Parts: sequence; C-alpha cells; structure tokens
Amino acid sequence: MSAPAMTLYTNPASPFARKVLILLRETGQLDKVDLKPTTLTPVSPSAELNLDNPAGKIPALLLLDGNVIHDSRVILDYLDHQHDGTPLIPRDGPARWRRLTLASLADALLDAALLIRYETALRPAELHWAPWLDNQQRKIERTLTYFEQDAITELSANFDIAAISVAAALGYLDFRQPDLNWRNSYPRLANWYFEVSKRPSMQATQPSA
Ligand SMILES: N[C@@H](CCC(=O)N[C@@H](CS)C(=O)NCC(=O)O)C(=O)O
Repeated sequence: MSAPAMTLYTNPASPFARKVLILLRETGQLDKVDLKPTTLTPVSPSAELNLDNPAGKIPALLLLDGNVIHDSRVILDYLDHQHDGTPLIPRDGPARWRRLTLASLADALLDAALLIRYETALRPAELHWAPWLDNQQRKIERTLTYFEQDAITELSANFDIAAISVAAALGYLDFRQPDLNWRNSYPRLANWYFEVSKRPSMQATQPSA
C-alpha cells in the first residue's frame, strides 16, 4: 500500500504551479503529492478550491493534517524543508534574501503576464485598456532587462528557487506570448534558458492548455 500523499491543486498551464512541480522533481519528492487538476479563471472560479484557498488561486497544497499552504513561494519553502538534499532556498544570510528577491521579481513578471492574459483572453475586446496592457508589458521588459544585465551570473550559479522561478516565467512567456521574440533582446538570458530547459524537471513540466 502506498503512503498517503499531499494534494496539490494544479493545472498544466499554470506557471506558479509549475514552479512547485519543478521543485518536487528536483528534490525527488514527486511521489509525495497527488495532483488535483483544477481549471479556473478569475471569472470562473473553482468552488472546491475556494474552500481550501479563500484567494481562489492555484497552486495550493493540502497537507496530510488538513492544513493548506499557499501561495507558490510558501509552498516551495515548505517543500524545501521536507527533503534531506541541498536546500533550494538558502536557509539564512544574505543569500536567502537575494535568491528570494530574484524569485519575487520573476513572480512579478508572471503576475504582469497573467494579467495581460486575463485581459486579452477573458475581457471583451471593446473593453481592453491599452495603456494598462502596455504598462504591464513594460514591467515584463524591465524585469527581463534586469535579469539580462544584472543577474545572469547569479542565475547561472545554481538551479534553486531563483532560477526555477525565472525559468518558469520565461516558459510562460513562450507559452502565452510566442511572438514576443524575447531571445533577440536578451541573448544571455536566452542562452541560460536554453541550457536549463534541458533539465528533466523542465522537460516534464512544459506548459500546456
Ligand atoms: N501569488 C500567487 C499567484 C497564483 C496565481 O495567480 N495563479 C493563477 C493561475 S496561474 C490563478 O489561480 N488564477 C485564478 C484567479 O486569479 O482567480 C502564487 O504565487 O501562487
């Protein structure tokens, strides 16, 4: 009989859930978690998920004791405490705050990309707000510029929470903004992404609709 598992509300299109799946694979913990496919948008929520996460967002992780952990960064931190290997989130010191800050910046890129996605895919076209969309896209560009110019060496040092988050963010851009051609403007980031994309954890979690 297999051991009882935690339950992860997830969806193959969610970049935030993808980060959790990458960490589970990188730390050899995938078999501890049952995946609960969850389809939702801000205008078509999941009633079941809402009971476990009042924010109505995935990922959310249901623990064996009934407690629920969210959002993705908290889940990653929790799961990083559940294995014996090298931590993927430094436990303390300047490295902890730096790697978490890089991860937060990648998540901010994702927030902007997701807001664009919701605006363009869910909102009626006549209601699209161009300046708002443009400024979300500027956030994405500024963040990519920062990773390219100021953080590429740090990202290359270790496939940890910072690198996982940036990789998931770039994967989401390819998935939802295939015409962006970000590789032309950010060649060092492109080379880095090309290399990390070969990892089995990245290959196995490629986004899909
Ligand atoms: N800050 C959250 C963001 C999660 C998020 O936005 N998830 C999206 C799917 S990728 C979602 O659940 N959207 C539904 C909604 O916003 O109502 C995290 O890091 O987990």
